[in-house]
Amino acid sequence: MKITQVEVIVTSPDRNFVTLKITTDEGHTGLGDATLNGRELAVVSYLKDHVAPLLIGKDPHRIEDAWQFLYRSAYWRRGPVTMAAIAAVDVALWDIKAKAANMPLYQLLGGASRTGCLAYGHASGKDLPELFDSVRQHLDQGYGAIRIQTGVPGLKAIYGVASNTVASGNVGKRYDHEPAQRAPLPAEEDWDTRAYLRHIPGVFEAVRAEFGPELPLLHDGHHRMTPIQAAKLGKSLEPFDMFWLEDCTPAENQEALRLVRRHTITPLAIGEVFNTVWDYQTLIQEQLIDFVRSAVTHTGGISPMKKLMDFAAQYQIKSGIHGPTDISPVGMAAAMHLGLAIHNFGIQEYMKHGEATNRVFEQSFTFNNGLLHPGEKPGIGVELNIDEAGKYPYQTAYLPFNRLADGTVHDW
Ligand code: GCO
Ligand code: MG
Repeated sequence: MKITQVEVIVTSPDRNFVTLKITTDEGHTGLGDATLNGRELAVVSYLKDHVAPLLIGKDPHRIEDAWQFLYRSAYWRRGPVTMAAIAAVDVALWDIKAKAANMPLYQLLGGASRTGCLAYGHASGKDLPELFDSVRQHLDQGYGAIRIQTGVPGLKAIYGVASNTVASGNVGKRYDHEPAQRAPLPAEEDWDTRAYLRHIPGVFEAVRAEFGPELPLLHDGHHRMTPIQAAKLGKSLEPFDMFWLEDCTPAENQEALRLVRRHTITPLAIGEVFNTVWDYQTLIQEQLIDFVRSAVTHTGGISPMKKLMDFAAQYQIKSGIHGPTDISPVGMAAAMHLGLAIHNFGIQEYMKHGEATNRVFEQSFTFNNGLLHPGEKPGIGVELNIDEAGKYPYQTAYLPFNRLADGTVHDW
C-alpha cells in the first residue's frame, strides 16, 4: 500500500480544528487531529509545507518508521507544533492500519482491558448555587466524575468559568465550549492567588456536603501557584478526598512537584502542555504524580502515548488524557481507543462538542453510564464530512491571559 494524498483541513464549526487526512492507493483514508488551540495555523504550515511532501509514496503500514523519521530527521525536536503535526500523521496511519485490518483501533493495541472509559465533565459556576446546578446537570447527563471550578470573590473572570457568567449571572447556561475565544485579540482576565487559596477549600467542603462522599471530584489549578502555595492547597483539600489536583504549578519545572509531594497526599495530575516522555522523566521515576495528562493530539500520537503509559505503569501512575473541546473528535477517538486498551487507564476528560462540530465529524463513540467507548467501526471510528467542514472557515482565536491587580502578567 502507498500514500497517494495528504490533505490538511481547517474548519471552525464551534471552534477551530485542524485535521490531517491521508489517502492510500487502495482507497483507505485515515484522519489525525493536529489542533493546537490558539496557534492552529502554525501546525497547518508545518504539515503542509514540511511533512506532506515526505509522506507521498510511502507505505502507510510503517507507522513506527514514519514516526521516527519525522521526529529525528527534522533535527529540531519536541515542542507543541512539531509534536501535534507528528501526532496527526501517527493517528491517521493507525486509522488506516486498523481499517485495513477491518478492526477498531483498540483491538490492534491489545484489545479491551475494560468495558468503557470513566469520563469526567466540567462543572463550573460563578458562585455555589450556580456551581451546584452545573454539577446536577452533569450528573443528569450520566457523568460519574466531575471537575469543579468556581468564581473567586473579588475576581471578575476566572479560568473554567465563562466570563459572560461572571458578568451576567446567567444561571443555567452550559459552558461546554469554553474557553473558546474567537476574537482578534486575547481576552484579559484577573488573578489573585491568595484570594483563590482562601476560597477553594470552602467550595469543596460545600460540594461534599451537598453531593456526598462518593462522587469523584477533580480540580484544575491551571499552573497558577508556586510550589509552596500548591502544597498548601493540596493539604487543605485532603479532607475532601480529591480524585486529583491538576496543574498546581507551572509545568516546566518538574522539580517543583517534589516540594508539593512532600507536603500533601492529595493526588496530583499534570501534563496537558507536555509533548514528549522527556517532560515526565523526573515526575514518573520519582513518583511525583499520580496521573499523566498528555493529549494524544499534542504528544506525538498513539505510538509514543502507548510507550509513555507503559513507562508510567511501572510506577502505578495512571492515565488522565486531556480531552477539552479543543481536542477534536478525531483526537478524542484516539484517546478512547488507547484508554480502552491500556491496563493503567485512570480517567478520561470529556467535554461535549457542539452540534456543528458533530456534523463535521461523524463519530461512532458512545457515552453510557458515565463510560466512554470508541465503538466497533474499523479504524478510529471518525469520518470528516467535507461539505459540512467547508461551511466553517478559520476564525482567529486566542486563549485568554491573566494580569494581577498591579498589572503583572500571570500564568493563565
Ligand atoms: C483542561 C484544560 C483546558 C485548557 C485548554 C487550553 O484541563 O481541560 O486546562 O481547558 O485550558 O485545553 O487550550
Ligand atoms: Mg487542565
